[in-house]
Amino acid sequence: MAMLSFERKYRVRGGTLIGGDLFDFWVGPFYVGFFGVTTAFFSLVGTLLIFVAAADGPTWNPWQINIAPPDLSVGLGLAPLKQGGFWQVITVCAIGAFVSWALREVEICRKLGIGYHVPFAFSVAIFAYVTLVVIRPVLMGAWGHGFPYGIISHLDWVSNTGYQYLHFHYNPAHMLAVTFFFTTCLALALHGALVLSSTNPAPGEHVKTPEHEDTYFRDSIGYSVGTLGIHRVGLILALNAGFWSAICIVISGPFWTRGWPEWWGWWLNLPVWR
Ligand code: UQ2
Repeated sequence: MAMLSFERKYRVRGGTLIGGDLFDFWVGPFYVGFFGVTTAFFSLVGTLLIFVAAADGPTWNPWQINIAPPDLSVGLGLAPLKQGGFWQVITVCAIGAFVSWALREVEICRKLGIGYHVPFAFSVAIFAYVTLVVIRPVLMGAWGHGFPYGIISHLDWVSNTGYQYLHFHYNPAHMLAVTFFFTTCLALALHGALVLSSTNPAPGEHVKTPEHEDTYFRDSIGYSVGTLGIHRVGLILALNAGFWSAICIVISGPFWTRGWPEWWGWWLNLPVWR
């Protein structure tokens, strides 16, 4: 494949954040680096611990396996392995693996001389996860406020946590997050459809240019954001979706403990209505 000659040209030493030349090599197509080693370590240990913790549970049904955080009474202390300790160590491994992966992305960006947009974007996803399992539990004083690791059990947690605030759709940050998720879908649908419409023509027809893409949107809505612009819009929309998701859950509990519908009392109580 043509990319291979390009990759050989850019498979250069340097750009590492730590360890100098020590892990500055590739295994097959994969860049290793210090953070490749730590990613592998945390992923392997974390995944192994998920199996060990699951073996202690009542089921191997993948839907029903549940690895729960410690009881609320443990507070912010360390729990015995089988009473939430597995969840705690698995959480450390997960964060170790996610952050290692982000830093490995940074090293690859530095080698290539490209911007840090990808690791930055991934960091927002990490921030959302860390908000759920570290920041909010710490603010609320117990690891037991983290979500359980399990397919069904984490869905139950989301539902129960939502109903604890009566109606989560009245959470203003949740409204923003949902709106950003939907708008991200709209933007990607528009962009994906537009790119395919002009670059994947019927047999015998020519691939069209970006000018065709601009013209489609100028003709239909009077404005084209441009081929670079649509990717800026897409990135900002997607990052905001993850960011406001983190905000909407971190304010639930630490900032607002009643039902979210009640929060809108500030609007009903504006002196202007009196
Ligand atoms: C565009 C353009 C692209 C695109 C898209 C548009 C040629 C290939 C999708 C149109 C996008 C607009 C008008 C902005 C949409 C904004 C939101 C918030 C959904 O103009 O340039 O490049 O893919």
